[in-house]
Amino acid sequence: MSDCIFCKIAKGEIPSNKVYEDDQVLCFKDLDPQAPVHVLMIPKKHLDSLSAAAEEDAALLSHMLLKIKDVAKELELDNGYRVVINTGEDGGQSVKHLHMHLLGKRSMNWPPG
Ligand code: DGP
Repeated sequence: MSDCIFCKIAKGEIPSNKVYEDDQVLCFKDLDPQAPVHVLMIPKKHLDSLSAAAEEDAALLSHMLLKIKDVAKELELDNGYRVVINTGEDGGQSVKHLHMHLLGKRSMNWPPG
């Protein structure tokens, strides 16, 4: 996806504050943080959203969850954290490349806005 901002970040064409990277995913600080810790984890493979994921992406999705848990530990979110996947219009998704938000270092509300 040549016009996808997160694909460009994944390729290093747009700079980001990297927190974690491996061959499948990149984790970086959110531009507009909603908590003292707010990072995004993206797959390097372009998927428009969680809705676009297929059975063949099962290992990738599992990898993302396990790595975001490791990042939470690395960032010392020992008191808890929230992982969010905004999906589609009603889900509040603004960037059309699957991403997980990791938010921490403050108490979260429920229900979310
Ligand atoms: P969402 O609303 O779930 O699609 O979240 C998209 C997030 O991406 C939002 O919190 C702001 C962040 N964001 C958008 N553009 C950039 C960017 O160029 N760099 C970084 N670091 N974050 C971005």
